[in-house]
Amino acid sequence: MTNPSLLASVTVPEEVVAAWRADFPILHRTVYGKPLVYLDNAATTQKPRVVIETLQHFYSELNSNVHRGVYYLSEQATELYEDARRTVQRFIGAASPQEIVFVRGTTEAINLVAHCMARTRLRAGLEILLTQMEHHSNIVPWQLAAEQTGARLRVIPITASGELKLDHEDELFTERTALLAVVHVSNSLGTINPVRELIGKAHEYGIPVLVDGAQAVAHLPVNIQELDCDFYAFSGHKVYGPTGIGVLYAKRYWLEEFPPYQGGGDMIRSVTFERTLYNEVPYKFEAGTPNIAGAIGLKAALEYVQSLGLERIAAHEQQLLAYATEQLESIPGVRIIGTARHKASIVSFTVEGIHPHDLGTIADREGIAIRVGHHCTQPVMDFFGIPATARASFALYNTPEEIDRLVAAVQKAIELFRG
Ligand code: 7TS
Repeated sequence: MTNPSLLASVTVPEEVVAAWRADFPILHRTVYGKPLVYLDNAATTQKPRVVIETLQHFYSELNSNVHRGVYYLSEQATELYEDARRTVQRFIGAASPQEIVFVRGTTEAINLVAHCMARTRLRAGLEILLTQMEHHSNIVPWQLAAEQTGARLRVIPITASGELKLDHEDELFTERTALLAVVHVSNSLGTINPVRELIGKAHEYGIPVLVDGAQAVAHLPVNIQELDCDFYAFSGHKVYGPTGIGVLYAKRYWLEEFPPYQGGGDMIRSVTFERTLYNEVPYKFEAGTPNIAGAIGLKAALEYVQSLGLERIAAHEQQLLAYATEQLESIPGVRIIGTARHKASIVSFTVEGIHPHDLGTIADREGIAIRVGHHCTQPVMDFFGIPATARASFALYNTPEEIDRLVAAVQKAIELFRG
């Protein structure tokens, strides 16, 4: 977990960040004649050269299907694909590679769990406990599961600073609670939730916990065995890897209990029209040809992050967060949405009298990419009584100079709109 006192003691020198930046080809391009300032890392991160080259190498030299061929290329591809699974296992500190299921991304990982929970555990009279700061992809799959089974959703509220309101914790967990599904780091508020404590508490009541780690794994060290969660979901593309590949971690126990999510090739041991025997875990959950290149690209991305060191990345991003917060807050009319004590490098804000979309467009013309909208967290927007925010989210390659350019763009927007 992020330890603020530890982070404060680490400073990443400018030249180190400059070397990190040099690993990302896209950062050298211009937009509207201005150097690109990419501050939409919560949506997706840019890719280091090593990931791009890994994909190119796979398709140029090794392309073939996995788990099927007896020939050289297929054996190589299978070895790399399974090696990627072991890399993921080590990266998140899982007990076994069999607990790592490759999926399309966080969204598919959560849908898989919701679907299987609906088939095995959920029923009328039971509750699925969520929080008000969930991404839509950790809400809608549970609504679908609830519709199907008669279970109900229950929501942990948030406070004005964007933290979970846990003062009536004992009322939250009851014998009716079938599962807690909680976001590790909020994508619209930046809040780092106390997931370890929540998991401990839920487990006291025998309640399984799913953690949506989409915004966590690139920004803080995550250790699954320390957390002891039942499920953990994340997307490769938010941790410098390719799109279309993601991870569902699940305790082996659950993968054994759950029925398959999809049927098809690779997930079976034998098929007759009368009866199909399923493959062992995790293959039972990987029907059809997987995203082989994606998994191998993800392995390259995770190794890249590890080579830089997540502690150093986190320390650098915390400094960017502090600087951006201070600079933006000092502009009259700017309101930061999400002021939790523990935050990852995400700053959501509004500017009085300017719609976030106009702000986004003005920033864009300056070559600055920020996200504007509800960020797929409409319940968060409803809580704050706003339709949208502008959001800057930082990654390992961002710099204080880029924050200065964002601040200048916000000031320019204010001048334009207020005359
Ligand atoms: N959960 C959280 C917390 C997220 O931030 C996102 C994507 C998802 C789940 C879904 O991930 P996917 O890879 O399956 O799409 N968040 C964002 C965002 O903040 N802006 O664009 C996508």
